[in-house]
This record gives sequence, C-alpha cells and structure tokens, in this order.
Amino acid sequence: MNSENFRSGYVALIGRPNAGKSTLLNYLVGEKIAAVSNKPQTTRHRIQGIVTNDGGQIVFVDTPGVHKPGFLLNRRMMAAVHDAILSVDLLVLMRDASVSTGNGDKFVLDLVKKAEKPAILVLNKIDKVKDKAALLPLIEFYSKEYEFEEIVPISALKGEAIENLLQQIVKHLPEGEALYGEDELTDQSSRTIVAEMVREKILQTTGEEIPYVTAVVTEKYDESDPNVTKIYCAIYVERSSQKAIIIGKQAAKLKQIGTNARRDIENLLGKKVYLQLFVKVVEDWRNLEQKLDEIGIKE
Ligand SMILES: Nc1nc2c(ncn2[C@@H]2O[C@H](COP(=O)(O)OP(=O)(O)OP(=O)(O)O)[C@@H](O)[C@H]2O)c(=O)[nH]1
Ligand SMILES: [Mg+2]
Repeated sequence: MNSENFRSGYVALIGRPNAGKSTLLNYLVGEKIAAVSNKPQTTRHRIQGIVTNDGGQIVFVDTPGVHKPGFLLNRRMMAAVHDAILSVDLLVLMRDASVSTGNGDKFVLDLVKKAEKPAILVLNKIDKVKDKAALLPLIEFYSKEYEFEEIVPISALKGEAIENLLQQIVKHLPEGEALYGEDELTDQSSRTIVAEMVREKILQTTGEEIPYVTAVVTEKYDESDPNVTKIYCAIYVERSSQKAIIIGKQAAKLKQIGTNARRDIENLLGKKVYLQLFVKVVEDWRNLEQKLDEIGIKE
C-alpha cells in the first residue's frame, strides 16, 4: 500500500438515539456487526468498523445515542460517547433529517461545539424526506451553529450517497498509513456480535419496556465440532414478569428470538450454528458494576 496521499484515522459516529449510526456502520463494513432497532438506546458500547479503499482507511467508532443517564449502565454508555469524541480525528454528527429539531439535538450539537474538532454533519433518512427543500432550513440552522467541514445528506438504510460521504470523510483525515490490516472489519469478537444479534432480536420482537431491562451475554462458544458451532447465551432481565414476556406462551417468543438470531449468526460465521438461549433474572443489573463489566459495558 502506498502511503503517499493515503489517509487514515478514527471517525466517531455520534448523535441522538435512532439517528441511524449503527445502520450506517453495518452498511459501510458490509457485514452486520452492530445491533439495529427502532428502539432508542440500541447501541450500548463503542463498536469499531473499518473501511479500507484506495484512498485511505477510515476507522469508524459507533457510539451509543446521546441521552440523559439514569442508571450506571447509561452513565457508562455516555462515558463511551465522551471517550470516543476525545479520541478521534474527526466527528460525524448524525441527525435524523425526517424529524424536527429538539432539545436532544441541541445537546448533541453542544458536545460537538465543546470538542472543537473538525466535524461533518450527516443528515440521514433522506428517503423519508419527500420534499428535499425541507432540508434547507436544517442545513441553515446547523451552519449557523458550527463550522462543519461538510454537510452530507444520505440514506443509511438505502445506501444512498454513501460513496460521496466516504470521500468527504477521507479528505479530512491526516495523511498516513493504514492503522489496521486491509481485511480487518471490526474490533468486536464473535462472542460479542452474537450476543448483540440476540439482543437485537429481543428489541425487534418485544414492546416498550423490555429493551431497556435486557442484556445478553455469550456464556459458552464451542467450536469443537467442525460442522456446527454451539453457542449458549444468557439473557438478563430484572424481574420474573419480564422473563415471562421474553419466553412467551409455550416458549414461542424465545423460540422466535432464537430462530431469528441464528439466521444472522450463521450468515456472519458462514457455518451452521446451534444456539441455546436461557433467561436469568438479575435484579437491578443496570446498576451493578460487576454485571456491567461481564456484559462488556466497561467503565
Ligand atoms: N427510513 C430510514 N430508516 C433508517 C435509516 N437509517 C436508519 N434507519 C432506521 O432507524 C432506526 C434506528 O437505527 P439505528 O441504526 O439502530 O440507530 P442508532 O443511531 O444506531 O440508534 P442508537 O444505537 O439507539 O443510538 C432503525 O429502525 C433503522 O432501520 C434511513 O436512512 N432511512
Ligand atoms: Mg446504534
């Protein structure tokens, strides 16, 4: 790889919950490495996704959506956002352009202002914006608030205008050699991605309350049989009533979660998978340091 004119660096994806950060990360990496759902606070820890092309290497850092922290879990999630902001070369502030500006958006904007780092504004979900002229007031608002290097409208879901976004990002990275091997896609272990896929299916198949009280840990990952990888995941909830919801009538819900997750995991591993899920009640896990460490939501 020629280091002349080659650029590389770290780029944080920050924004409110549901902006589409993880959807973009998955699209860019070309593999499903991050959980995505229409429930806020889907992402809980820093996830690296690496994109390498002729012009450079971008190490994207997906972060939890910015929100007011209630539990220790949420404080650690927000610490991950602040760490990412401090450690990267460039910020990508991602905004859902199909909804009106709220206090949350202003709060995220303030984080960018305080960081005083080069930043690109990404207006996502333009597939939902019928009249593109509706983007103009948004662009005007943000331009007045901060000197963004670029403002780029995209659709992460449809993969619209992503090539252009990559070009804009690379331009603002320092010249230098690749930081990771060309084939490397992520810093996430298979165990972690598996747990996230299971959690994603829970978020996608349950209602309002369950997403917040659920965590998933891969407890056993057995590759001793070359034909099938055997994976055992524990699902944490806080109360037995929540356990009953996740298991469902005649265990139908848990079965559905398992089937859906297994499909994604087999895709990822390119191998047959036996997946066993069990539900554990751990009261107040969201405030327990040791549990959060185990789950991988580090300080
Ligand atoms: N229509 C449309 N939906 C999108 C787009 N990008 C993301 N979504 C949807 O928006 C929802 C949230 O997407 P995520 O990628 O989980 O959002 P996030 O910013 O990572 O959210 P947190 O992890 O909670 O901070 C999902 O239902 C996505 O399918 C887009 O470009 N267009
Ligand atoms: Mg996310």
